[in-house]
Amino acid sequence: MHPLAERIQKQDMRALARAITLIENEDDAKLSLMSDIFSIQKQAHYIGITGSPGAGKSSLINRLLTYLRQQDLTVAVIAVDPTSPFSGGALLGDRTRMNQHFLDPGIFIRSMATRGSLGGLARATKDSIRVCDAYGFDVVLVETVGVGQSELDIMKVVDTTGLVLTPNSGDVLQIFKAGIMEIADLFIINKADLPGVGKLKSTLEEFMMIVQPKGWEPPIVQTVSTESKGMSDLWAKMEEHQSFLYRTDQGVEKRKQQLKLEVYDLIREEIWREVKTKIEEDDQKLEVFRNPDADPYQLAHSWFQEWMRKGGG
Ligand SMILES: Nc1nc2c(ncn2[C@@H]2O[C@H](COP(=O)(O)OP(=O)(O)OP(=O)(O)O)[C@@H](O)[C@H]2O)c(=O)[nH]1
Ligand SMILES: [Mg+2]
Repeated sequence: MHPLAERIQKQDMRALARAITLIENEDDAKLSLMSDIFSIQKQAHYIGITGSPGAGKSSLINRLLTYLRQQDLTVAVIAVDPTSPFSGGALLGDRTRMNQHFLDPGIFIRSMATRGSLGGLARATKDSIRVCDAYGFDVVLVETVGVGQSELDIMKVVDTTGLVLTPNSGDVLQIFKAGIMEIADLFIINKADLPGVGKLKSTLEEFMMIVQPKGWEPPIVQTVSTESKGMSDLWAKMEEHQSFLYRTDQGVEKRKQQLKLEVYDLIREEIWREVKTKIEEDDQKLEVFRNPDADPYQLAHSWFQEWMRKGGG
């Protein structure tokens, strides 16, 4: 077994942090590590928290953390910052907000910021979730700002997705357009201390009348993160959703889908790595990039065909 995997299994937190760094750097050693990690995965509840910037995701996670620790549950938090290491702002905010938890051994907090190539950030986040699971956390919480494909990708591996909305912000329309409403297993109306809760609630109810979810109907939960209000209700609904998944075919179906997507993802990654290496080895071919009129479709197609003809090697 990979030495890091072995140490993670023994709940060595430094090994956990090292493993995630390895994953972020897309180190080649990652592949053997991840295979071992898969074999020691446990039964953590994977929860995604998504929503517009400033909706209160970090505040919510912070309060939920406190609540879960009171229930004697151990928790890993992965905060995804798609805006690269340069922004820093959100990250710093999260740090201070979550600071109080840093000394608790039942908690692990990590921000992901990957320069990443194809699907880099999503891949790294998904792998990190697995690593936290292998370590043995009861709950893995993932915070992402609900924009972009890579975040939708991340949400495909979690069991329960909570979508954080705020009254009077107009973010529902944005989120609806981005196709994010559909992935919510739970609507969380945060900042419920502000006016407009009733209106937002009826908008969500109208939405559900239109889409008519089968089996699981996403409940609407109200929270005030700044006052720790609504945490036990929120957790109850999250647990309810998890037991729904275990109880019904939908859970099995979801896991099958997740496995399939994961395999597709990895195939795509592997092919890309191979093709890219081949292209970059061939200086002559790269010359075509000097021609501003080159047809990218044609080039991509012919390079791929050639790679296939050579038996993919
Ligand atoms: N009134 C009110 N303000 C809140 C509540 N929850 C969070 N806030 C405030 O909203 C602001 C943004 O909170 P964050 O937790 O950083 O939001 P976020 O969604 O994590 O933001 P990003 O990570 O930047 O996308 C902060 O100033 C919080 O104090 C709430 O329930 N009520
Ligand atoms: Mg945040």
